[in-house]
Amino acid sequence: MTKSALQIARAGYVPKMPSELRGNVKLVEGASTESLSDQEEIKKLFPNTYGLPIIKFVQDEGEVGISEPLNMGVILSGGQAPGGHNVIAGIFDGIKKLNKDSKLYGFLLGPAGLVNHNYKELTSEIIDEYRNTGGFDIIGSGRDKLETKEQFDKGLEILKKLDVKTLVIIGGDDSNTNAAVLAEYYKSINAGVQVIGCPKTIDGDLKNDYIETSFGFDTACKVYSELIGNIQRDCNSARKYWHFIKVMGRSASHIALECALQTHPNICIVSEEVEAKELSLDDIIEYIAGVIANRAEKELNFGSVIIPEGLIEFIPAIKNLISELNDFLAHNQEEFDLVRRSAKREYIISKLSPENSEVYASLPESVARQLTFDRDPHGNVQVSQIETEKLLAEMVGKKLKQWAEEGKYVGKFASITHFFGYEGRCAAPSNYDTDYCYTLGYTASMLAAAGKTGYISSVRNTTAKAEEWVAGGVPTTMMLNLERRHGEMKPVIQKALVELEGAPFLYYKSQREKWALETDYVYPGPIQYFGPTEVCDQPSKTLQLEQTGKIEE
Ligand code: FBP
Repeated sequence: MTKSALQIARAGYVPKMPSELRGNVKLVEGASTESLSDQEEIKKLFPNTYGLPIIKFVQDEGEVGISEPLNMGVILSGGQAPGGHNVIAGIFDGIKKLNKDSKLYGFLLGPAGLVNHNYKELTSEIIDEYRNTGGFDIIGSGRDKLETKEQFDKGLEILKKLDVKTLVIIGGDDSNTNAAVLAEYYKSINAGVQVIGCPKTIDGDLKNDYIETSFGFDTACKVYSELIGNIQRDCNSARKYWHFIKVMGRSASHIALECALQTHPNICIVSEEVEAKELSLDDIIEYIAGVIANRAEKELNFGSVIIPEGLIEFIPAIKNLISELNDFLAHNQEEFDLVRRSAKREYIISKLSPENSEVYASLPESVARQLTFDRDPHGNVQVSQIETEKLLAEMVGKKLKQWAEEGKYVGKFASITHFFGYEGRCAAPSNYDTDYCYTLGYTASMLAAAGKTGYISSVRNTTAKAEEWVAGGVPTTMMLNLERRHGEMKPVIQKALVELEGAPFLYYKSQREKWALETDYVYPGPIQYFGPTEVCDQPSKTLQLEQTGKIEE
């Protein structure tokens, strides 16, 4: 494999780690815990793993080591996120340090690898090839769900055959929920296999008081912010385009907000605010057009708009439409597939309730079509395929034209649209993600050695220097609540949306009028891997505001 100069130099990077993990460790257990809500029901569903204490590791005297080898298995689940390879490297180094004969097995292409017994042993040669690199290609990832008893039993067969004592599932909220169910099941049948989760997703929506951030968020946001900064510099130079930039984030707007904090765009839409204020699509169009008109008065006929990928599902009228469409297509997909392409729009209009039919008919042709595309395995619309950025640019253009005719707007409007998602998901991890992920993986191996199951590996205090980070485990049941899924109440990890009273949003809110009218763009530039710590090691602005209440400039 030909390697870039950066890859070669980066291979030698030694991740920074908490000093408490350097030598031998012992665990300190806190008090027993409760689930987020619905305690009685969740306790019944998880009789063996409910109420476990929060754990932290501290340094202990003596040599690191265990007498028996500790074999572990690992799965990468869901969308790629920078740093996954380092979680695996951390696990590998951890078990080898505990006993040099330990083995690590990677299940291929996501949870399906476990069920189909598709795996490979991750040797030191393989691990060394992937240290500090982006991507999930070491073993691949997949979106299959691990949720039935048959799958669990099938998985157990291979885990037993390989003498794997602990399985690590690296995933987002759904995958970690499934990991908790699997941990409970294996414990209930005394399978002798522990299950540990690791918080992954660029979306940043797997976090709470004990999980400061999901890995990958930091790097992905830095990559998108570099690109947004470059676009803003171009737009401030040419002074003739409005750029509508959609950024990934299936549901929550954390990525959009973080990119706004890093680049100071003229507009950033936050889906959670749209929902809370019950804004209609027209309200959003009017808001954007209003900012454009105000800037035009100052002859600033250019600007930037950041749009979160999930926006469409947070606009109440469209949310209702999608929900009826989901139901309708779930029952009538075959019939819908048979309708001629040119007649599909009219077919849907004729089948929906009058209210939703009207909303559907008002959407541009392309977006209406995208709303009927195949659902993901969870039955959701694949929002990354809906071109919200084009929808908004087109509708804002129409609104401005109307205002111009009414004499309310004088200016020039030309738009360019962008979508940033895949550009960042496999980027070379920032120092933050490189260190954070390695520590998460290493911690997972310590949890395994301590005989723990039903935990998510956690690393806290990460706005401080890595030496001061606190490593441990949080019982997954603690993060559960009951939510309606496919018509049934299910225990799930609550998705962390942008909090409108949280420090990151409040900071944005305090600045947005200024950023809208003035041209206060920030150009973050590319991620730096070598150089002064204030350039290379800064955590995301979101994390800084959440943890310390202020931003390091
Ligand atoms: P995860 O939650 O699985 O980490 O995935 C996040 C994400 O990158 C979203 O931002 C995006 O909507 C989605 O994956 C796209 O996934 P896919 O490429 O599988 O359609």
